[in-house]
Amino acid sequence: MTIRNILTEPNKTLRQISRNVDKVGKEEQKLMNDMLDTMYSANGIGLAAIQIGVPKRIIVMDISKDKEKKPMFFVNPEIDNRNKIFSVYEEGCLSVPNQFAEIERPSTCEVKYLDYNGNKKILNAEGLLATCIQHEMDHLEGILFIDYLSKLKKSMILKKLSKQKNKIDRIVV
Ligand code: GNR
Ligand code: NI
Repeated sequence: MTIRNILTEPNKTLRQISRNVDKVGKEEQKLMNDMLDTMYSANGIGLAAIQIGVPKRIIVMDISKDKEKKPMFFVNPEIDNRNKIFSVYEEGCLSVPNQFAEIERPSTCEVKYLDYNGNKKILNAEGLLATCIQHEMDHLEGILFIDYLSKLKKSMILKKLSKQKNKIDRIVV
C-alpha cells in the first residue's frame, strides 16, 4: 500500500496509449492497491494506471458517497452498447487539478472487464458510474476531458494549470 505521485497536465506520459494486461497477477494486484490508496488520498472517485505513470489498462473507482468504501477494479475494460442519449456532468480530473467543466457522454453503457481476481465481468453502468468509467477509459487512450472543450476553453485551463505549476515551483525553489 503506497501512495504514488499523480501526473498532471501538461505531461507526455498522460498522452500515451495503455497496453492490455496479459494476466491479473500479484504485480497487477499490488498496482491496483497502490492506485486505490492514491485515489482515496487525493479524494478522487476514479484513477487510471497511466495517471501514476504506468501504461497498463487498469482502472480503480469508488463512487460511493457514504463512509463505507466500495472499491471497483477494472482490467482490460471494453465498452459496448453506448446509449444514443447523452447526459451532462460537471467533470474534474486529478491530472487537471482544480479545473471543472460540463462534459456530455452517453448516459449508459455496458462494460466488459476482468476484476481484481482476473474473472470476466459485465457491468451495466448509468449515471455517475457511466460517466466515470468513460472518463477513466479515455485515460487509457491518452484522452483528457479538456480535449472535448473548445480551443478557447481548453487553452484557458492549460494557462491556469501552468500558473499553478509555476507557483509550486517557486515554493520548492
Ligand atoms: O475524482 C474525479 N471526479 C470525477 C468527477 C466527474 C467525472 C469524472 C471524475 S474522475 C475524477 C478522478 C480522475 O481524474 N480520474 O481519472
Ligand atoms: Ni481523470
